[in-house]
Amino acid sequence: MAVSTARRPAAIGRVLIITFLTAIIFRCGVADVAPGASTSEELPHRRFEYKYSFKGPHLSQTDGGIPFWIHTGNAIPSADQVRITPSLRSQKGSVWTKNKVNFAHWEAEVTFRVSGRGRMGADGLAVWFTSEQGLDGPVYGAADQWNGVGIFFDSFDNDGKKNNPSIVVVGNNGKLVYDHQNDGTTQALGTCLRDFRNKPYPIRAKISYYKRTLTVMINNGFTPDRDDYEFCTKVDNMVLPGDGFFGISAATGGLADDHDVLSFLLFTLTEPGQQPPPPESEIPKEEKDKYQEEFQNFQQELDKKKEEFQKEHPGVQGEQIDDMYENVNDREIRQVFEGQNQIHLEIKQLHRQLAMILDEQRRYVSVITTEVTKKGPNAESGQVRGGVNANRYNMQHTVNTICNNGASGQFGGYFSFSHALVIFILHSFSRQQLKTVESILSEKAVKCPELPAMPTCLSTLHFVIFIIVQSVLFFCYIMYK
Ligand SMILES: [Ca+2]
Ligand SMILES: [Ca+2]
Repeated sequence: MAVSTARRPAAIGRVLIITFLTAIIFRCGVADVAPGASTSEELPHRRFEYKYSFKGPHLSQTDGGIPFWIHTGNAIPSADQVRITPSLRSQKGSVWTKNKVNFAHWEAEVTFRVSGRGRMGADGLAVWFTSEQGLDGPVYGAADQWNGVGIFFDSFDNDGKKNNPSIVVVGNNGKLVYDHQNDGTTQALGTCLRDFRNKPYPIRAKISYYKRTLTVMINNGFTPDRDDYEFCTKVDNMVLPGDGFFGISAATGGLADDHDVLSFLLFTLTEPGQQPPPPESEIPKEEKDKYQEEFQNFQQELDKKKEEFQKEHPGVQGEQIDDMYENVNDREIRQVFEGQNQIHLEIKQLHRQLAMILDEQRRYVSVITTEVTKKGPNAESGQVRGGVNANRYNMQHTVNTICNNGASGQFGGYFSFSHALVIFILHSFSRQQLKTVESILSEKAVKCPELPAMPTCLSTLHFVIFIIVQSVLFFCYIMYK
């Protein structure tokens, strides 16, 4: 009997681990599907538009400008980002595409950081598609009464409803004056609450306008995974101007954050089966010559620096210098391996804990069986019941502690998945153990009185949900570490 009792929890453990992994895989699978796109619906074709995009590592030119973009106010372009506003009081800045965009369907991916030392920041950052460039104004550093749409990342809670930082979509036909005092909530077409300030990784916003539906997806900056987007909001039947400018603006107030944009990538979307719009004609000769000259200057400077380095370090070969630096792919692979290693260690620890419990349980069942065989029905029922009740009391006490901590939100540091799993298995053991004892007692025609019911706060369904939530938190924790 001891062998069969030991096998069953091991099977439960295996099933739970498989469930846990399946839940994660399922979640990842769901996250990859775009909103509003059913699995049967074909995804639109995407084409990158370099003339309406910018990104590092050579984002700005030597004259301080951004190719194909203009910047105004306090915006400072540098090699790997554009600081739309520095964290100083009452700053305003913006960047806008030089030329109008006339794509029917598009998708913009904006990567940015909003960081400041205060618990609260201000004012926020806005991503625009408007018929005119809003070079200066009171709406996050851009012009009011715009014609188009603004997606606002509003840090400061002007209306005091404790619902900021939030993301708000406001459409305008050129007549509406932005309701700053109410954080635009009276005019919002869509909104979601997300804390985008001071995150370990950059925030990513994917804004798509496809078949008159504007969708905003957010990567919350907790993981380095670039594709880990979650749904924020969607606006159906949205009519935007046929052509317009893309822009990003930001402003600070009495409180101030750094608003840094790392990249803005624009893609045209084409419905499946339709021809994509023809690529735009070549850039003007004047601009082409300018970029060519820029490239040559950069190349000459690089060669000169290489030569200087060779003179200063004659023993070091050129190829070895490259090997000294970790490139982006190597870094990502290293991070993946480190993450896997951590998971492997956690699973090993879990395995060790399970083995210890199994061993203890085996001993316990064997002691009970021996005692029951030795003693008479009266003595055994009292003693065994006492032992089981004491054990059950301990289980209940542990489960109650967890329930109470969970209810009051006092898990303290990190309540690990392995602990939760161990408690669940203990719970199962308790039941199994009672059944074993009851069957022994019933053979000798002794009936135990009804035992107190287990706490109802931890049903199996709740616990499975709890495991999934814990696993996601655990992954976030590992990736963050
Ligand atoms: Ca606000
Ligand atoms: Ca508010």
